Amino acid sequence: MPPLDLHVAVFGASGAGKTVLLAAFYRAQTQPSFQQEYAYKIQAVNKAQGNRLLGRFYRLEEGTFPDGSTRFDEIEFDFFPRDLPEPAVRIHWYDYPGRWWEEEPVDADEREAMREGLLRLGMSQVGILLADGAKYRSEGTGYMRWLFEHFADECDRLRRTSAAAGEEVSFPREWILALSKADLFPPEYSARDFEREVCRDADDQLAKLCAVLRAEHAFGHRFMLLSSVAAPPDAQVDPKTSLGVRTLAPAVLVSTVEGAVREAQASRKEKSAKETFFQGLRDLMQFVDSVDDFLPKRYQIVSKILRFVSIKDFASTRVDRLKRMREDAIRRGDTFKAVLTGMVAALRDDEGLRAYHQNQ
Ligand SMILES: Nc1nc2c(ncn2[C@@H]2O[C@H](COP(=O)(O)OP(=O)(O)OP(=O)(O)O)[C@@H](O)[C@H]2O)c(=O)[nH]1
Ligand SMILES: [Mg+2]
Repeated sequence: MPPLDLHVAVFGASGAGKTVLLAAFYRAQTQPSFQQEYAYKIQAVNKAQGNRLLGRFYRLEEGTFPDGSTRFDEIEFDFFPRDLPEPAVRIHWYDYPGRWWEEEPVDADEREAMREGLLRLGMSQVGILLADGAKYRSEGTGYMRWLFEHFADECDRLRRTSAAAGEEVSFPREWILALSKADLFPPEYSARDFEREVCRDADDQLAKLCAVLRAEHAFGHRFMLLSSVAAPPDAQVDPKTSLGVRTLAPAVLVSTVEGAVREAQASRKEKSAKETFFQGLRDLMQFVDSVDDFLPKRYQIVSKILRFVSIKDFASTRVDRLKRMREDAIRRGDTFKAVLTGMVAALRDDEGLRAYHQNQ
């Protein structure tokens, strides 16, 4: 069976940390110690791209950060269960110059690359809005309000200019708000603290952004802390210390399933307003064979996911039990179940609990 395709779009201004995150994401999940602990591993579909990412990481180890990005790149990663030959999940990731959100293109070629690139981002299942941790640290609430307003304006502008050109732009339905450079915050600072601050201080701006993205139910509920490396001011970079880069793929996977549940609930007229996510998921499981008929195309991977992971695993299964199920799946050669239960477990370990928080 071909792997499940997940498209992830990171939205972040120039310098927010997109390119370093990509290198750290790859490096962390190719480490033998990662495989040992999580029982899955990542491989770049294109080996040359994988080497480029590693090269970037090795330069980070020597204290050199990458230059600002100058073009649009698509990188695909396969997730394999330990000891099994087939990948279960393929993540498509995009890297591009963040100044596309801030400046006019330099020439007609760049205008075209930018138009195509931003449309591709919009087609993704999950969007990650990357708030620059260094700016938040120094500017506080004002930065977060600015970020939401600026991003809402840019999305609005993109929608209008595309419409004028006869194209309809879409935006991801599911969102994660992530704070980059979390190493600049105290060690006890968690995604839950970040969520509190955002909802307390920038709720009006958040509401406006939700309206522009037409994602009232899917934006502003998932929060992450990310640190690709530890780079304290006036001290040496420590590329071996990261936070949340190993939580990212599991968070994207679970967000995708949640998105499908929401779509399914919305398409059923008789659903009660108070129906919870898990009731929705349970319902979806009952007619999993017909799910593909009514879910939009980009959610059609969900019926496959639901065949392999039970609702209990998403809800409350303890980490030790998930790990036992994962090992059992590896022994049986069950590729999907091995990777999916491994990912759900990763959201519940200590790093996952600090780096990821969902408030509703
Ligand atoms: N403290 C800390 N600094 C970081 C981290 N990641 C990136 N930085 C800093 O942020 C700068 C920008 O990171 P990039 O990944 O190049 O930013 P980008 O979003 O790709 O920027 P563009 O390519 O211009 O869009 C780096 O040169 C580092 O100085 C991190 O995890 N922690
Ligand atoms: Mg970059």
